[in-house]
Amino acid sequence: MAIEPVPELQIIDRFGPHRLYSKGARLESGSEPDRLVQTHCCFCGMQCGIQLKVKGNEVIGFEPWEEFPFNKGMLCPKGVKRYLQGSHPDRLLTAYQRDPDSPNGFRTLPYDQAIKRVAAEIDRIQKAHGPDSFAVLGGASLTTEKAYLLGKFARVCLRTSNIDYNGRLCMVSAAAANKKAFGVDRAANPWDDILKAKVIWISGSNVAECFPILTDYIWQARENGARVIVVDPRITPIARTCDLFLPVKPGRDIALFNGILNLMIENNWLDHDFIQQHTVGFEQTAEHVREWTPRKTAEVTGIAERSIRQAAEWWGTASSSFLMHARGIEHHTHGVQNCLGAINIVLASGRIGREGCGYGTITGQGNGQGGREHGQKCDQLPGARDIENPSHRAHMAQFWGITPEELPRAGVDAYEMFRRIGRGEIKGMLSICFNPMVSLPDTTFVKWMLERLEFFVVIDFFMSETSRHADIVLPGSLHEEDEGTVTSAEGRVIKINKAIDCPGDARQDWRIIQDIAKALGRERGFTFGSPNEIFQELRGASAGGIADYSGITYEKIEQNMGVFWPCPSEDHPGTPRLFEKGSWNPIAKGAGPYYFPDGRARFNVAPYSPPAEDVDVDFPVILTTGRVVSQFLSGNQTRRIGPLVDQTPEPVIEIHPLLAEKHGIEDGDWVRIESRRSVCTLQARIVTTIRPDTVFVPYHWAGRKSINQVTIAAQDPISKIPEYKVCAVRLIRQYDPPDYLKELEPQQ
Ligand SMILES: Nc1nc2c(c(=O)[nH]1)N[C@H]1C(S)=C(S)[C@@H](COP(=O)(O)OP(=O)(O)OC[C@H]3O[C@@H](n4cnc5c(=O)[nH]c(N)nc54)[C@H](O)[C@@H]3O)O[C@H]1N2
Ligand SMILES: Nc1nc2c(c(=O)[nH]1)N[C@H]1C(S)=C(S)[C@@H](COP(=O)(O)OP(=O)(O)OC[C@H]3O[C@@H](n4cnc5c(=O)[nH]c(N)nc54)[C@H](O)[C@@H]3O)O[C@H]1N2
Ligand code: SF4
Ligand SMILES: [Mo]
Repeated sequence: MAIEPVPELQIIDRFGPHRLYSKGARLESGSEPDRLVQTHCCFCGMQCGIQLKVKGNEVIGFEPWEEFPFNKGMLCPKGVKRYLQGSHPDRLLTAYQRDPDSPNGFRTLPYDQAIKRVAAEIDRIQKAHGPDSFAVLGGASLTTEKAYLLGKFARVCLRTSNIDYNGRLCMVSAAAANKKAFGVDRAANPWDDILKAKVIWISGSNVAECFPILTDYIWQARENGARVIVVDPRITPIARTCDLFLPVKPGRDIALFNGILNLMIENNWLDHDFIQQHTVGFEQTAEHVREWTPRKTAEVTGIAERSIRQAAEWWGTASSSFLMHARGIEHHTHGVQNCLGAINIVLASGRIGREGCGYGTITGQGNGQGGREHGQKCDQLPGARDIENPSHRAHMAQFWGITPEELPRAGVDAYEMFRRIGRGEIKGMLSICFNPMVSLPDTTFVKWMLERLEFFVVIDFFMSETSRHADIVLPGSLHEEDEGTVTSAEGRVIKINKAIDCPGDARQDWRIIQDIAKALGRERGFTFGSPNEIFQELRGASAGGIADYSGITYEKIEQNMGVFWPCPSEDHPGTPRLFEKGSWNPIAKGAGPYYFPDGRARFNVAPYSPPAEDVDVDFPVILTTGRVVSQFLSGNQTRRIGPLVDQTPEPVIEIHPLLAEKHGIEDGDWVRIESRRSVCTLQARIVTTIRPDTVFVPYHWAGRKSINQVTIAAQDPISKIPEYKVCAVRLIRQYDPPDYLKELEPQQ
């Protein structure tokens, strides 16, 4: 059905401007809980343990869970305030149907009717245009059970190849690089190894704001004498406490890693035995980095030669070390190459797979790890299997009771799906746990594409900027309303416990997916009665795969405070340190610890290339984007939590005094940020903590405060991650506040 575009977003009364967020006064009034539920934080990949205080059917607060080994009771501001979401007045309690005639743009709809309509539209679109014309978007805040079910739903029930997820915007560069170098995609070590490392190298992560509890590990290591090296265009809070800060020009990290490797080779700071026994490809890589002299590296990266030499020496001569990176080096059109460069300097040092010697990407989303292993990626099947591998296809087809021919092949990445909407190839879409209107680059394009869909259904618990473009919005479940497993950034499979029931007509997400399958008349394989039943199937599906969960049970997780995968049998203790000598893996079968038939890790030549859109005379300033401590991702949750909003009420643009002076900009001035895509006008914050050629804007806000209006939709050719960390802009000082301030903009 063609729906009239809604020109400016309209919203229903319940989302009115006075209800932007709950202050939580009532909840914090100290009333006594009926019970405590041990579970985990709903936000980042650290997955801190937390105890929720529950009274009746309401979460009224929290208590630290001191026994949980990772955070030992500690929580960051988001973890502390997350409980305020539950009783928020914006919580979706019923299904909604888009209705341009209604003053609010939507009217309520009984749940069963909404499900019928969704099934009818899927059926109509797929009959008219083929199975691939209906696409599915998932998310890595979903439990692993839901992620598995969603992948199965797309492939077995809808028979569409078009499923992908929001981790496409997040971990995929690191995942692709880890698979190329190690044959497996998981942090190599548990975080405890950080405590024993003598050199800690952090590239492109604002650890203190994004993973506050991990910061404590780094600081404890410093207390034990570790040296900390931070590579970032900004002096972030962790950089303020580091021993060596390398202020890299955005988009140039691969040059730095190549330069460091070159110095390691020149000075013979290498572990020859390790390289010889456990790796392949060193010679070609060594040959390639020879051109990366300290001088050339300094020229390209903007880092002083002296600092590069110092970093190489500390890294090269360390007795133990831990290298970690996050989106700062991954959100690039050469994000995979950046990660490979990082891995090369780890492999050359031989410091991996041992106590105090580690490497890992810091996975971002709550279930960023588990959500990327069991089949909601466009090219993947459960157990981290490859959808184009004939034996993997045969295995999963048989497991699901279909033929390999019936199993769809690889689909396209989440951003490409939007291009295909534009080409008329995708006509309908279901989105769960994804807010592309805020999170994808070049959101003007995204908005057009959402409006082009014949049918769009969203499952969320709050009306998001994306769901306002939906024809049907289904009320899904909050974290505390369901149970299931997630896998934390260190590879620990942990258990989320249910604290309360879904309110009103809201349903647990997995039930909604099954209800759609049933309404389509294809409920076979979608009749699970509980998350544990889904988990039992997932265990079987993952058996023999790389991400092998077959030996993990809910009981085992609870008894052991989590189990690290792979865990191939119930009597197997799990694998905290992935590449430890003698550790089991299904590919090498004893040949060595790495996940290749010869058991060896791979060096990879990682050539430098500039960003897709470099600065020029018209757009002379580098824009990089990221996060602040008190907001989370698209902000659909945290922009509703009063104390977090109070901490950072608005996005600002960080500008160095030299750059500001050049533009006549003073602190607090309005600045028009223009790129080749669009514009965004924000207030300036003049800071000395950023490179003078670069500006930084956090991306958690929507509408005209969204920096993703301006960012570029260029993607890494291998991982398809967007280049959020570099595009070219120009800055224009504005004498008047932007128009949007005069208008009513709820939710922002
Ligand atoms: N408070 C908070 N915490 C979060 C989240 C959140 O939204 N809010 N989100 C979670 C998720 S999903 C993720 S992915 C993680 C993200 O965690 P991080 O990756 O740590 O966070 P970002 O702010 O995206 O970027 C990190 C740093 O990269 C730097 N940077 C920019 N360009 C470059 C470059 O070219 N090279 C290098 N070396 N550095 C560069 C930025 O200055 C920034 O300090 O955080 C997780 N935790
Ligand atoms: N410019 C710029 N853009 C970026 C980034 C950047 O650094 N710069 N970072 C990128 C990164 S790393 C990420 S991870 C993405 C994140 O991008 P998104 O995935 O779009 O961000 P979220 O806020 O997690 O959106 C999830 C939506 O699902 C809902 N939701 C959360 N949990 C559940 C659940 O369990 N069930 C259901 N039904 N719904 C749920 C939330 O209310 C929200 O509306 O953003 C990317 N975008
Ligand atoms: S560090 Fe991450 S998991 Fe821990 S409380 Fe903060 S947001 Fe939650
Ligand atoms: Mo992320």
